[in-house]
Amino acid sequence: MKTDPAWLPDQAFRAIGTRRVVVCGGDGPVVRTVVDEVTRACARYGGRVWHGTAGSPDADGADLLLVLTDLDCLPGEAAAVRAEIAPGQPLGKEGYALARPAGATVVVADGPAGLLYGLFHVARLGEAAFDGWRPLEVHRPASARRMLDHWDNIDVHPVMGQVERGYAGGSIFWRAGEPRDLHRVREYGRLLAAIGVNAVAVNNVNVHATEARLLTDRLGDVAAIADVLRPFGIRTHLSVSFASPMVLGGLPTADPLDPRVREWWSSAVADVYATIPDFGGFVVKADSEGQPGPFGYGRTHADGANALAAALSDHGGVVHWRAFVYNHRQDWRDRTTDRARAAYDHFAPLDGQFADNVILQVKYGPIDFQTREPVSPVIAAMPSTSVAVELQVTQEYTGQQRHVCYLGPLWASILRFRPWGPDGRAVASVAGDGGGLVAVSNVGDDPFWTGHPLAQANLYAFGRLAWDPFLDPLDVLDEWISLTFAPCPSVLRSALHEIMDSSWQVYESYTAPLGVGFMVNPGSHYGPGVDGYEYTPWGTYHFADRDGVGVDRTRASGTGYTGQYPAPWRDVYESVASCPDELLLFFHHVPYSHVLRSGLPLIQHIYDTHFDGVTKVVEMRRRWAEIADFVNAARHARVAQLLDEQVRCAQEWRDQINAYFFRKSGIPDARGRHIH
Ligand code: BDP
Repeated sequence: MKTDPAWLPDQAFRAIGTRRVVVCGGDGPVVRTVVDEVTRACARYGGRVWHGTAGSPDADGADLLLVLTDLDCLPGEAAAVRAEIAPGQPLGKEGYALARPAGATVVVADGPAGLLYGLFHVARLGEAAFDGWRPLEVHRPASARRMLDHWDNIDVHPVMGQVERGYAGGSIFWRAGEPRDLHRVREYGRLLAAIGVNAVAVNNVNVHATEARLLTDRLGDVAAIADVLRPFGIRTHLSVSFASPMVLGGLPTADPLDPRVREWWSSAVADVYATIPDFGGFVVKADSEGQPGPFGYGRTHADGANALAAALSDHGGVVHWRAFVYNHRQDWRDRTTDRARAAYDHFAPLDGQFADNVILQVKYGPIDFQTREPVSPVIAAMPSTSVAVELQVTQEYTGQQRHVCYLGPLWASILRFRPWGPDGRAVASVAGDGGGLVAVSNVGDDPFWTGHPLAQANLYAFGRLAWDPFLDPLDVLDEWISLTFAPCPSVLRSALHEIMDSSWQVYESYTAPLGVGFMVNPGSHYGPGVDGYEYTPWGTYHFADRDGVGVDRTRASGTGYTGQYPAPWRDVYESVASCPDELLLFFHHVPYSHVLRSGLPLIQHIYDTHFDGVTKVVEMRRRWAEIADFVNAARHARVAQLLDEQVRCAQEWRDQINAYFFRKSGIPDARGRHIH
């Protein structure tokens, strides 16, 4: 029997929809969403809803109370819950308290968004939300900004397609040069609200000519999207070109200190806010990979960011200024230049110079969303700047939504990393107090939303970890499994955990070894390309030769990158003896005979992990085949087909990486396996 019928998100509301629900929540678009959600669920499953703004005898006997505390109606049990919350500790705009003191489950919030998130919490709990007594729990997001950036083009770009690095079909926002049917955008907004995302940028950071116009004559298209996302507590943002004053305004310069340029930005921004009063702000990629920026005018990135920030500040908008700035035309023969150093070298000296409404958006690693990188030293270098950490939900370098690669454990390891050592703050706290968490979205117009149906778990995990970075990523995965495959028999749950729990480590095991990164096909970034970038100007090298492999980033003999970290990491990474093995080749050039902590020589580690990785992917495919009876047929078929591709691609990686290092080193596999 198939226990996974055509699943509808509404199913998560089954438990709520059979009950008597009271929403005492005032009015406004977000509250209306709450009321609509419960009304729909009740209409479908047989419950009843009362919605009002004042106390009412109708509240008596309710099973679920969703209550805004600034109203004078706090029906019975809700008042008791409110009284229990520590005095002087407001729940905040998005926080909520949840309890079940007696017969009713109560959500109390200070603002409409809190009510919405509380409702989705109840939906996640399902029947358990209505079971017996439940102590008071207070939930507040760790970061006020939990944002998804879409690298979507309105038109189909000749090289990058419609969604740059998108693996889930066309854009969710745009089709054939126009905004697409907004019904799907509405469903997307709902999905994002359910995982706590509250900000979205709707176009690519590489801003092409058509997309640049979203700021001016195509602003109406952005407003239409903002209208649809607003009721889900989501603010809309735009990626803009630094050269907009020239490209759109016809000025001869985009110099951020030129009064005409500043005036142009102010007036463009005023128009934006006249059209979209709650507009979030801009995302800017400047002086990076061909995008224009302040360097062209001899100005700093603080000058550049502050010019845009000045235009936005009166309206409550922010500038997400990306720290991904490096020279992509460097000379690969010059070993003293190191792309890993670039962001810190550019930005650390500017700490304290950015306006309050500038958020410096920093990729989690110093290079570029690799499977394994150390945490970017910029995160610890900017105490007087709001820093947002940027993750990549779209799996550009982690299997492109063709491979199963659950990224929750990678992100948890980044967010929990303590740049100042065990007694210092974690990355999550720097982001939480600053600009929050941002990720490149993996959603497109694919029927399964994310291309690979199991890649939905990454989107889910991003939202949940942005809300609470200390959640266990495997618990988050379990939540996703429960909600997605409901009702989920244990045989299905355990198979999914076997397939997904360690899938990031499995992916790592058959791709570039021990933090060395890249070794991918240039351009597409999919599949092995052992020397793909080795002799190019992009700055991503592994330096493999007949004696060894890895990049010497030490202060003693290398690029000096280790010196960008505070203690203790600057010393931990500096020495081969203390550098964690999983990052060894990121920081050091070592001989193939170097013995790892496992006791294996590096070359043998490379051979073994690549053979094991393929074995594990074959096992994943076998497990998936076994659970065919428990999964909707279309979904099962899509994953099965993708697992065939994953097996093929993993074998290709194994064969190329092993053959490459065998030929470089001349050292045979100690276990005598055939290396192609
Ligand atoms: C790289 C992508 C490229 C993006 C760039 C970025 O390959 O498509 O434009 O990141 O983050 O990883 O701006």
